[in-house]
Amino acid sequence: MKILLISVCCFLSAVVASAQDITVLEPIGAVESFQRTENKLTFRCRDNSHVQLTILAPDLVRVRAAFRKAIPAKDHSWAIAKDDWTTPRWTVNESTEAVTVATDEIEVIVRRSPLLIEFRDARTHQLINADERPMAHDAQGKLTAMMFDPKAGSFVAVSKKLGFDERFYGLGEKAARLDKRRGFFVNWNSDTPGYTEGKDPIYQTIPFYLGLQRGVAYGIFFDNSYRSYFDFGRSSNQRAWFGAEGGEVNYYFFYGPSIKKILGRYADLTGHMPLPPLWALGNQQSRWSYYPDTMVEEVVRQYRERDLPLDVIHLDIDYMRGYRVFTFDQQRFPNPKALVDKLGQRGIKLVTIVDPGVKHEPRASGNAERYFVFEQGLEKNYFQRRSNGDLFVPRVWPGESVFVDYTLPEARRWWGDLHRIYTDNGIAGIWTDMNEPSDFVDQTGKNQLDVVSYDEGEKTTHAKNRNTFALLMARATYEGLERLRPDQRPYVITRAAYAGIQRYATMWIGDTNSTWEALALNVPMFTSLGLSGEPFVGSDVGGFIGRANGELLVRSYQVGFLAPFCRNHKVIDGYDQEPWRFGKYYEDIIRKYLKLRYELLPFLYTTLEEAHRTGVPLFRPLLLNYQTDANTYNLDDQFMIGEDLLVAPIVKPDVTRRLVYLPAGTWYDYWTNKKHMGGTMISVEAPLETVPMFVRAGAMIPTVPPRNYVGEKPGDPITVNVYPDDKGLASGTLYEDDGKSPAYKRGMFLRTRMTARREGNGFIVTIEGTEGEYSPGMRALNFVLKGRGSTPVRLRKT
Ligand code: MIG
Repeated sequence: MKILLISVCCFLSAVVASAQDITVLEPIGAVESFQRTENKLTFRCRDNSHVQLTILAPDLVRVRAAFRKAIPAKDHSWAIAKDDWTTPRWTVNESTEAVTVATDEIEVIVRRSPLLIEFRDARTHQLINADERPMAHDAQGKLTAMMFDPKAGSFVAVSKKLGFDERFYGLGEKAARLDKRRGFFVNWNSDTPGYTEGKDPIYQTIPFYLGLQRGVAYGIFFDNSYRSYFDFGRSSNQRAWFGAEGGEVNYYFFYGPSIKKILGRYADLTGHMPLPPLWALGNQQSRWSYYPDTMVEEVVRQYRERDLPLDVIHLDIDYMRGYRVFTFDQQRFPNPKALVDKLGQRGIKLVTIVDPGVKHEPRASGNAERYFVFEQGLEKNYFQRRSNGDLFVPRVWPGESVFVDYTLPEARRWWGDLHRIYTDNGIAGIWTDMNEPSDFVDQTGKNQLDVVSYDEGEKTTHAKNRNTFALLMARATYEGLERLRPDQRPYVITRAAYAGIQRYATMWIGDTNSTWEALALNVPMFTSLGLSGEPFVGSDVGGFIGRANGELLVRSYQVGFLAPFCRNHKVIDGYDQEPWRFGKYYEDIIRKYLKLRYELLPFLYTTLEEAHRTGVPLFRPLLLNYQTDANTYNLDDQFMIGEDLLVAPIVKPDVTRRLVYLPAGTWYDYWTNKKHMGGTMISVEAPLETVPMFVRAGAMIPTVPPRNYVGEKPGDPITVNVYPDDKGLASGTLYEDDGKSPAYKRGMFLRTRMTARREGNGFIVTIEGTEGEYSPGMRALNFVLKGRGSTPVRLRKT
């Protein structure tokens, strides 16, 4: 037994030793002096390093450190959306040991020697987060050999004390469970088809995480786009550290204590998700690839004939002429405009894929057909080049290709304007793929290390720009669509990303497998993305790679039908997976869920608008709503939509019953309206046609009659389902706007607040008030009381 233990220990230490050991780094020097300006406190250290605190809001402080030099004047980030903060009240106090900065909410204590930073609650002085060791850098190149790109710069790291009970959430798109404690993660955007749990990195980089301890939350956004590392207590039970292969120590500290408040601040800092068009919440269908145009029409015909709701069809890469972006294959799609019009009559929108790879096609190469995108980009010098001046020529779908340097403002504008080819044909949205950027020559990025980007005149290399490439491509696309169709909300979908992506694009989690294991990752991944500032998420329903079956497809829809992005998609050589492919039995169940999605549209849209406005996502882990209930901290096989709807999907084969955790309060079984007391686990039947769903008592949920596409029945009544709590009270909100234009940003929306209360034998419903200037036209509001047979309902308008 003893021998076995020892060998296990050896194995563990071997694992740890192979990771970056930040204890070998050189700590920043002790504080020598400091200086206060309007919203900054700048420390000078004995080794001539500098540390700067910027007080942005009572609950938001930025920390920058420059090793052995002054804080650089140049201060730019592609992620940041807001830099005009109104400086809050703050004070400085010094003692021989420390300098303390305090806002109304946070206290930042900077211990002088060694220099250690500590964050406390300004009112209770309770410790929230503290440095485990001073911030450090690799002065002697001790980690250079460990670095992916030894030329990237010098390793920087920040190390925090790991709390015994501390949980970690967020960090964007990781193929991992909800609580990231004891995890070690790398950020380096990578094309990873068929990834399974534990694969890391995958497509996106969102270097933002939440820590939660004793119910109190903080957030850290490490705004550094170099290859970065997050260790939440994997290499030591003493520390949680983060670091990067270059760039600055530059992080933002958010104090809650509520996670919702942190997400709101994070959205203020990195941008609020704009509302996509309402039809983006509609059901979507894709495969690699539908062509020619008659096949697209056939898919739509099937959907309509089978009475299955559908709003969007996606065209994958084969719509193009030899994978040349901004072209249509003349045989397959001779008249895209006519196709769009035809589909439009059936309520269907068309979305096309656009990859970053532009076919490398010089005019001199004797090509019969000229490719204007390559020619224009070359002439304007918008393509990426290596440090020796050569064009960078990766291989992607068109063969030898080039990538645009999206850090150039003129190149972004040009790329955005090229989308006229799509908008002129009535294409409704753009799906940006392969933007890690993927390169068949070498997927790790090694082939791209000497690619130089303009980067605001800094001429930086791939080490800094890889992780922001997709963000800037999405930005170019979004801004292009905004210019081309100013009266319509852009709809962009992306695979890769950096923090701030929510300003420009929605996302899907890439090339999943058609397996139960991959389905089980949906909930932790969607909820983690929601905790990372990306509310509009989804995955290929049924899974992308391999062969699904009826049961897997149904269970997959029972998660996906409530995800903001609900799209069934399939790899080129995979077995077809449209809802009807496995027979009527499964198709009928799928129809039931798609119809339910459309019934819930007013509820989903109201909740999506909340995500836009407050940064609090639609698709939530339970801990977001029940932050002080430790039963939720590790719960990642259930989710909630907004505050009111709790769903416990089945993500295993042959399972028809499961345990469901209901937080404190009363819950209505969505299907039977039977009431349950919460604060406990219950065992629930879940035959294939039923996903366990519960509604929080006290909720009012707006619905519409089923429809087969979003705009099908504009004048339909809205039915508000009322689920009174034990006191006979309920309340809810309905958000409406035109669903298409950006006018909502100027107050053209209508937010209706409703309450219901029991009075005698009946219920009184009150419209408490409305906000906004949008007029939804004539539409009736009905109220239906749930949980009791035929109690009369009275509507009172005030
Ligand atoms: O190398 O465009 O994730 O959705 O069908 C594969 C073809 C490229 C990857 C995307 C997938 C898409 C596929 N693409």
